[in-house]
Amino acid sequence: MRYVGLLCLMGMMSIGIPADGQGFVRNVVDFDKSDSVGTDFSLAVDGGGIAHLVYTRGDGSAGWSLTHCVAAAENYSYELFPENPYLLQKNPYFAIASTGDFALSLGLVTGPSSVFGSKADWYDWFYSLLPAGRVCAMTLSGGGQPHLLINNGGLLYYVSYNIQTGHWTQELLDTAVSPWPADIDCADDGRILAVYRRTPISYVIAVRENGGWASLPGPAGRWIRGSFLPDGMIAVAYLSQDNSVNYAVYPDAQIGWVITPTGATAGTVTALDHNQNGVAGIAYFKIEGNINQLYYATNIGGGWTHTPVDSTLPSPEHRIRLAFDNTGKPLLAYLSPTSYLPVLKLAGLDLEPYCVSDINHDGRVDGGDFVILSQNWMYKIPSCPADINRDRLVNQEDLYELAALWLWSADENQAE
Ligand SMILES: [Ca+2]
Ligand SMILES: [Ca+2]
Repeated sequence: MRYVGLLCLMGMMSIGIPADGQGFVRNVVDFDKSDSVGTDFSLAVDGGGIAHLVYTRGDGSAGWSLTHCVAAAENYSYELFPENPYLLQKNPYFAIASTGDFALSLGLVTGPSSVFGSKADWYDWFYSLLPAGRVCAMTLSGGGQPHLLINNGGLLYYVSYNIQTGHWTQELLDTAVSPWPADIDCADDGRILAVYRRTPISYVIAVRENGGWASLPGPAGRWIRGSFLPDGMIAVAYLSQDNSVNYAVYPDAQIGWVITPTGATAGTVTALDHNQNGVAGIAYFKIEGNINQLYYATNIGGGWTHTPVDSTLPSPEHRIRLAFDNTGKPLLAYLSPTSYLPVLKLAGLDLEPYCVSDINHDGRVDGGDFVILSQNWMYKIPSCPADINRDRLVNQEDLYELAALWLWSADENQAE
């Protein structure tokens, strides 16, 4: 689109990424009447740079279903989670290994445990039951081996899969741990990084090396998120005592933490990740009055830039997912309220504008989409474009979703 081209040009003319207020395209991936879309979701990018979002949605009657949405360049294709023996799921964590293998962990609504699924394709998952507790972080190491943190009543376990025995192994990592989401990451040399919050509030940055865990003397701060750099150095983003957003790396024990203030003050830090070149990206909330603004900070060429992503957000404590595509550009998935209901959004710097209710993909939700809905009324075929809520029937539920986002436009979506 010409508008996107203009934004890209303006971004290139300034500092390599778009100036404040421009650049991030915010796409409406999904929402539903039962208000469950986006309460649990996970984001991963495959080797081709395509974003995959896994999230729960209400089906209007029986409770939850799980949807897998592939955010491709042309359109957002989707699949309902395949049939499996565990019907009620929540809290999905999703990861894609460099080998192309998918991994998914799902909490069971009916019990204290989670299941783990893995497969190279979306269908025919191999499932196994995880040790009891709630998964609060998951990642895959280079060969596709899963590593998880599981919180069982305040006891935090590091859980991995032993290929020799074919069993899950668990190590008690800490006690009195908060249910707050944690971070886990793997380095190429086999070290594991875990960042989590204890109760009463304190944060732990722990590293597993040579079979044992050691915690680092963390920088004094809150909302700590952690990740390895591609070269294996440990990095964190956090809020310091004076609420400034800081980034810090830990070369070794002798040097200790090397702290870089980003120049912003904020209410929370919600995500940290690095692209393949080691460029850091930080997602944080800035709270001004009653408005929570989501910002993206990055450091290219020695200086931090801060770009607003969205200014309509429900809660600074809400889950944000940050990942990089294969060209090193950031993608952020988050829940955001419209004037009707919360919607699940995916924001990126050069995404094609998309809204789930824009049936004819012309950048606007209006009469043109209503005509297509009418023409397909009561159709019961899979993959009908007018089946907005993806239940394989075109009916009043889809009309509701069309009406709820009536007059959405791609142009408004791109600039505040
Ligand atoms: Ca349209
Ligand atoms: Ca439908």
